[in-house]
Amino acid sequence: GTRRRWVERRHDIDAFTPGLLSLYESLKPSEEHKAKQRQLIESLTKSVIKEWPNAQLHLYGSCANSFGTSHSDVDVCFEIDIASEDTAQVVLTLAGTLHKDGFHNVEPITSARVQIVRMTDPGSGFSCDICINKFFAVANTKLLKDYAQIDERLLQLALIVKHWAKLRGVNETFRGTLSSYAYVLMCISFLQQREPKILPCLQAMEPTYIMVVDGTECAYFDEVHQLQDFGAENKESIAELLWAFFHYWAFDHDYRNDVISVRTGNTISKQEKNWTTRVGNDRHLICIEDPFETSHDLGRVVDRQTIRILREEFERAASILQYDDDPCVALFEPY
Ligand code: 3AT
Ligand code: MG
Repeated sequence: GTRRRWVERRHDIDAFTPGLLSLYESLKPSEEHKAKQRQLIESLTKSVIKEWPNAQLHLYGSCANSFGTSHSDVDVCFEIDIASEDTAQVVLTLAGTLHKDGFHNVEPITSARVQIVRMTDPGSGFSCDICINKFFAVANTKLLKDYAQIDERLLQLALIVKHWAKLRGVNETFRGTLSSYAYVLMCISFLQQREPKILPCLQAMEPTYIMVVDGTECAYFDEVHQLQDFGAENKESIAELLWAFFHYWAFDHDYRNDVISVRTGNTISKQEKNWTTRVGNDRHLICIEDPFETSHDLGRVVDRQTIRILREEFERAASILQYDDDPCVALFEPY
């Protein structure tokens, strides 16, 4: 259920904007970091091309969606013309090749939902996940990147929220909390619903980009250079937005009935999605609709215990931003 609580925003909240902006600047990856990433991708390509001369490499996740920090890993998707049932074999072969070519800690993971090779680049120390033919990830990476170009407050909010989530221990899907991808969608959805709006709903506009993945059309308006002024009427600062983001998730979100949906730019009802009852391990305690794989709830990893932890963390953050003298310290205190 929800505990709707209307709190008047503290009058001096904007005093924390400079501190938050300098934190944001420090989180953005440096030029040196990006150069090392390019080097890693080059040596990886060389290694793979020997075995699969027609392979194509796509970057996805935070190294390509612009929501990366200096702590982000490198996510790579190989496009190889193989039948999907051969993926496990390719993952094993690829792991062998990378090991031979001197990459460290090479580990084929064929038991998980998404089969990958995980390894470390000895040059940069970066850890790198390689998947095969996961085109939804390539499509949603482009969507996030396009949203990021509309209003810089999205990048500011999302990098700060990701940083908070990592330090507070609520960015670990294997422990039942949310992925970085889920947090970015929460930020986009939130900015789509500000009054006046800070972000449009690109999937509700005339599509200029269409990619078909496994028979599903991923379509949206991607000429975002035309939307540079979209959020200009809204003057909220990053401190005000961060305050409002945590207040929304602490007190205003209707956990019992609502699903947040970047696809529609609104919340929609669990009823409409048939996400009202538990099916298998999917409990739908916090519902975040994937923009393209719409039957996919990114909150499905959350269980009875971790929903409590998440909501306590949202409330903690909201109350620190409301009452603390130096919120930037307490907010990011490691748990
Ligand atoms: P970090 O900076 O690495 O924490 P990230 O954006 O790379 O953040 P993840 O490592 O969680 O985020 O995920 C990598 C990409 O994989 C992001 C997204 O394109 C895709 N992805 C992750 N989880 C899902 C999912 N449940 N459904 C579809 N795509 C997903
Ligand atoms: Mg990543």
